Amino acid sequence: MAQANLPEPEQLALRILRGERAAVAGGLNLLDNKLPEARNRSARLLAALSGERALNDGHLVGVTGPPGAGKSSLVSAMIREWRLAGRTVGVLAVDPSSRPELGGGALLGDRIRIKNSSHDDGLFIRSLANRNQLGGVATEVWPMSWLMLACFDIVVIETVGVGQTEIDIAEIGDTVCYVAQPASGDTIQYLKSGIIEIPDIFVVNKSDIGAAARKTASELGRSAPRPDRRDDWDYPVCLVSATMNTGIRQLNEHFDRHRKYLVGADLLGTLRARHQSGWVVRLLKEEFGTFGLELIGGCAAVGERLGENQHRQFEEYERMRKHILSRFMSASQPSSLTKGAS
Ligand SMILES: Nc1nc2c(ncn2[C@@H]2O[C@H](COP(=O)(O)OP(=O)(O)O)[C@@H](O)[C@H]2O)c(=O)[nH]1
Ligand SMILES: [Mg+2]
Repeated sequence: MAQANLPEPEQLALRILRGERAAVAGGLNLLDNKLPEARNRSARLLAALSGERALNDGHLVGVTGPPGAGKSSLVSAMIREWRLAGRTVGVLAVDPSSRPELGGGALLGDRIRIKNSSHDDGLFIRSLANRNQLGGVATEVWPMSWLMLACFDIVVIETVGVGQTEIDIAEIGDTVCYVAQPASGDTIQYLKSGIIEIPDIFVVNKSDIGAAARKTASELGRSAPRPDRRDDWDYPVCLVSATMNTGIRQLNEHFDRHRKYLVGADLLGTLRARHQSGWVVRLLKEEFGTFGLELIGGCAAVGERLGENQHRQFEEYERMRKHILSRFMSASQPSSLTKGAS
């Protein structure tokens, strides 16, 4: 893409905040563009979308689980309920198992019987098939979810969580939902051995198949550990059927309840700020490597700086990028990150 064609970030941010679809699509494309000037503008865009809102508004929901558990079908069913309730939804489908001929987004759109996403202004789906790095979520997914959070009530990220690999989704979502396959003992094994993070909500989909689904749900209910760190949350296990549309409204109520719980316990802002710091460090590492991070004092200094600027993490990100770049240019000695350095 020629530089002349790149959008002006501040203008684009205003249009994204108004929920203009074309602007959302343009913003996501910009974030996906790896050319230096595009990265520069991406940082400006994210800074313009940042602020208090970023720590308080919207609901970032992660849906994960093994391939074939019915995540896409479930997300479609959840969207149907949310849209009926008048809530706007953005989806990032990071699912390599989605049928390639349709693409994850198209597949989801296809399954939503109400309206095709391209004809519903309150629904935006972006497929990021194959962005699920082995055991992780590609770094661009996080800024993309951030962008969508600026203009949709609910942002869903669908990823494939494959047991033994780390589930990064827990480092993005306000609320993480794990969709288990009925009659598969894997989830319970992973849980017991601590391989998977404890999700906030468990779902056993395909309740229409009967006993096997009920058995898995009751086993999960018994084996889900209760960590101390959030002992006021009850870690519900939901038995639903995406295809029969049963239990979906109740599931969505659990999502709302979990968000209310986070707000009530004063955890939402803290959680988001922590997630953001983690991703800023990841983004800086991806672009400049550990050496680049060392140039501004290393991980700890970066984390501290971000912690002091929780409402302006992307401005800080941009400043740190520029700082590293200038240090690369001047090829001078490493120095520690000082306040106000840019
Ligand atoms: N019986 C039944 N099958 C389902 C249900 N939800 C999804 N499926 C089927 O499970 C398969 C995988 O669904 P999909 O949503 O693509 O799963 P994903 O890979 O986790 O996203 C498909 O064949 C779906 O039709 C359900 O509630 N009941
Ligand atoms: Mg899927």
